Amino acid sequence: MVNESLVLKAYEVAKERYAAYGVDTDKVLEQLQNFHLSMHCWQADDVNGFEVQAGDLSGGIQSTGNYPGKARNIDELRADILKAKSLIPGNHRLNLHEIYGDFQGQVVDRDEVELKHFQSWIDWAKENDTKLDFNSSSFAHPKSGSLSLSNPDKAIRDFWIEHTKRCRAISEEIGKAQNDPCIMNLWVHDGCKDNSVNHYIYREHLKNSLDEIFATKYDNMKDCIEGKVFGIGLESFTVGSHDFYTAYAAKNNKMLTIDTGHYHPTESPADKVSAVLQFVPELMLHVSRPVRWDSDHVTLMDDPTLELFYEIVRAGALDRVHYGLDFFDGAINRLGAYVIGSRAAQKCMLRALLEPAIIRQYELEGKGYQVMALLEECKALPWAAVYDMFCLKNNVPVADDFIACIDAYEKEVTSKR
Ligand code: RNT
Ligand code: ZN
Repeated sequence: MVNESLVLKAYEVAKERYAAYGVDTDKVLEQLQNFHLSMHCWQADDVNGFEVQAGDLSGGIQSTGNYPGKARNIDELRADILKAKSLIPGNHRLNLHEIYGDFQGQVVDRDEVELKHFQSWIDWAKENDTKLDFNSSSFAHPKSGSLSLSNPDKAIRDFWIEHTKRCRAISEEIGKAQNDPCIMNLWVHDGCKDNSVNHYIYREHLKNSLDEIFATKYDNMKDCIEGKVFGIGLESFTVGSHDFYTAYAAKNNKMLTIDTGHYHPTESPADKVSAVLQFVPELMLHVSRPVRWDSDHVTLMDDPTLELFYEIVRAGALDRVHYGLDFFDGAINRLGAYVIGSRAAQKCMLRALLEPAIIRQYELEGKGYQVMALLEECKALPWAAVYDMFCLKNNVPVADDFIACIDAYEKEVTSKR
């Protein structure tokens, strides 16, 4: 167990070190308290959901690994999420997919979903002081195929338009109930496995479907749209590419979702922040970790993720970004994955908040090597002492003390599933 007085002592030293650079760590701790992740419900069960008629995961995404103990029903999933939340400092939102409705053993097709299927989630969220976000679900369904909202077959298109409209209406009610906008993400897997020649037509369909879906204006939900470079089994062409959605979002004043796994391997998602925020109102993040492809590995405090959060803070865009997570690793203890990934995203944000403003000033003054020197120093300033203090203040295990809690939960709960 990490000794509490050691955490306090280290924090005092860190506070002084940062103060020398004009950074007020107490203020940063407050900022971090107001930083809310939107935890994705789908890490707990490998994107299965609770549809009675659920088939295998398809639609360009895949979860790998067979670690025992995944949540098999809504009660187990809720218990796992609450356990994860108890090990992550701060208060965080929960991001639901439509397939996680409380269907009560009934077959409810995607074009039949209603608010009542999410009422128990709304009640649960209220009881647990958690705000909800939402996602329409186009994947893993007999009508998914490789094209949904962009399908040339009008009947299929209409099916998914109806689904997505219903999801927006549900999001609106969630937003009303929680007195805070519910953010609904729209990602469809549409694409082609092999060389194809009707790209213009598919994209025209997608555009028209979106226009129809977004025709209803709501006050308590916000839409965000997520592009992608390719999906598994849909490697050759993606209808909803980054360009497509960036243009759509800019033209229609929609939020854009940046999923860190959805770009070419050497392309920087972080560099998009200051570019697209000139033209779109807000951003949603899907923080993930691509390893060679959009593999959705657990988020770590690695360079690309750090860079992403630095870019947000440097752009002064803290309140224009929403912080969703989107990894799903079934190869390790899923609770461990939640806790490590969430804490890693927080640490990235913390380090960005701790960056001395003087560096930006130096750059404007043309002080090149001084900028470089400070950026180097920042890497080793005692930010970890500030994070430990944050955990202590929030009454959650400091440092790797959470391992014992997860192991105990595994022994008592998940291993018995
Ligand atoms: C898929 C997208 C999408 C999904 C979730 C489950 O490539 O990233 O956001 O991961 O909606
Ligand atoms: Zn995503």
